[in-house]
Parts: sequence; structure tokens; C-alpha cells
Amino acid sequence: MAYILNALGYSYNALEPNFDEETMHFHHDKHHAAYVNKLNALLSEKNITTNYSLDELIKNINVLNLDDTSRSLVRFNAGGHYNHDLFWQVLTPGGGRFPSKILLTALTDKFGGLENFISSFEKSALSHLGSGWTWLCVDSKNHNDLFICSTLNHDNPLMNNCVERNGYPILLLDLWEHAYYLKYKNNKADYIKSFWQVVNWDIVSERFSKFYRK
Ligand code: MN3
Repeated sequence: MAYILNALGYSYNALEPNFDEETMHFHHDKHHAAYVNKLNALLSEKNITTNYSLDELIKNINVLNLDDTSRSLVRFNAGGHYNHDLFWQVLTPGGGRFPSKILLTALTDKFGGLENFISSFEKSALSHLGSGWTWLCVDSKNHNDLFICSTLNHDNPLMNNCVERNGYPILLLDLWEHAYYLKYKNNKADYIKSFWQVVNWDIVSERFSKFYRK
């Protein structure tokens, strides 16, 4: 099956002034679209027909019948698709800007409060070198634990062998320059700060409730 580029759930200028309209256009319509197109083209070139959902594809890249070079390309573009698709969902122009009570409790237990969580997440994002993503995950083996990590390129915590432990992503931030350079230039720290103004905590809380088991 062909993978599909979903439309944003809000207008391109809805996240202004934090995420500007021009960046949103380029980011969704050019960068994200390119990953989807490339992924479909690669699978078709290699005669891979799969009914995997995007989640399943990400978890099963290692079992696809591919040579190493093609596998790396599928991994890169499938990750690019998955990560952006989820990224658009955890953003919102207004409302939902506070974690649910149970997520807040879990963040407090693990990180010592929302502010401490935010500073740990920012620290991971700022110290990551080059392109990648920063994540908040529910540990996939221990469903009552949360962790923060950053990954290279479009790797994500659902993939095998990419971070110390696998996890279900509930929040993520794009660290590629294409995500912020038009507006923030080299000022990655300001971009990261602006992220918190547009986080859709309703969706993050919903994902948390889906994966977290006390
Ligand atoms: Mn991006």
C-alpha cells in the first residue's frame, strides 16, 4: 500500500508567531512530502508490498526483504514520514497547553515537576549534534517509566537498535535546521523555547494514557 501525506489539522499560519507560516509550508509540503514520496518509490522499486500501518512498518524495517543500502533508505524515509506525521499532531495553535493530571503526576515523579521535565528535554535537544529529534517516551518494556532521548536523522525509539531502550513516543521535537532556520537562523535555543507555546498537551496526555500502565 502507498503511504499518504496527511494534511495539517490546522492552517499553515496557525502556529504563528512561534512556528511561522513559510516554514510550515516548506516543512510539510516539501520536506515531509518528499519523505512520503521517496518511501513509496523505494518500496515500489523493490517490489515490497506491505499492509503494515506506519507504526508497524517502523517496527519491522529489519524484517523487510531488502539489501542494506535500500534498508537504510527505507529506514530514513519511513522515519521521516512517521516522525513528521506525529510532530504535526502534537502541535496546536491554542488550548490543551497543560498536561493531564496523571501525566503531570508521572512527570513530577520522574523529573521532579513540569519545569524540570522541560529543562531536561531542552538539555537533550540542545546538546544533540546535527539533525535529529528529541523524544519523551513511555518505556516499551516497563510501561510505568518515562524517558527522554534524542536520535540521529529520522531514527525513532520504536526502531530497533537506535536508542538505549525502545519506547512509545508521546512527544517529539524536530531538530533539523529546516524546522527553524528560516525564522530562527542559528538560534536553536529560541526555537526550542517557542515549541512549548504550541505543544498540544491534550494529544500528548492521550498518548500517555494509551501506553502508560501503573
Ligand atoms: Mn522536519
